[in-house]
Amino acid sequence: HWTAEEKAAIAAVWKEVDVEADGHETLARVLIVFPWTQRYFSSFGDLSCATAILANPKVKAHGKRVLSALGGAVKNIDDIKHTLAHLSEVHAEKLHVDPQNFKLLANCLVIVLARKLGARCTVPCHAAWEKFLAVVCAALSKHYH
Ligand code: ZNH
Repeated sequence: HWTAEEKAAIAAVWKEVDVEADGHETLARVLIVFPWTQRYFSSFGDLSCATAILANPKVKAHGKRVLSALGGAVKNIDDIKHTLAHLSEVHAEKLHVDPQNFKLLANCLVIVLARKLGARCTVPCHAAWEKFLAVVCAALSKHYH
């Protein structure tokens, strides 16, 4: 269900992604912009303000882990459901993360990418990424229903 243009846009943007820096910024934005998401990360230490969140090494490490997992979905774009099946189970059964939160993270990632790409974030590129992230969110939410 992907056009050649969509696949090309997703792969081209992914080549520019820095899983560490962009993962850190994405997760930090989620925690700062949507502060109720902090409840899942009580083991991460100080998340008391934006400065603390941005300086927190666990936030940095976890952002990298999340974007690395997303890289797996980019590489297996024709089989995202299977690729993320285990992670869906972990988030549903073990972590009890409300699947609405996946969409918040997707929104923050789009903002991080758009800022980074600037004018290269064309409408078709934006559309391909929204579609890709919607498929990722659906795959991660699969185990919940
Ligand atoms: Zn998550 C974990 C991915 C989203 C919360 N995650 C995790 C991991 C991974 C991930 C890979 C690891 C696992 C294991 O170890 O087994 N995520 C992911 C992705 C996404 C996500 C890909 C999207 C896209 N998460 C999310 C959200 C949230 C979360 C949104 C909330 C808000 N996670 C989480 C938690 C955890 C995880 C809490 C655990 C952490 C620790 O370390 O403890």
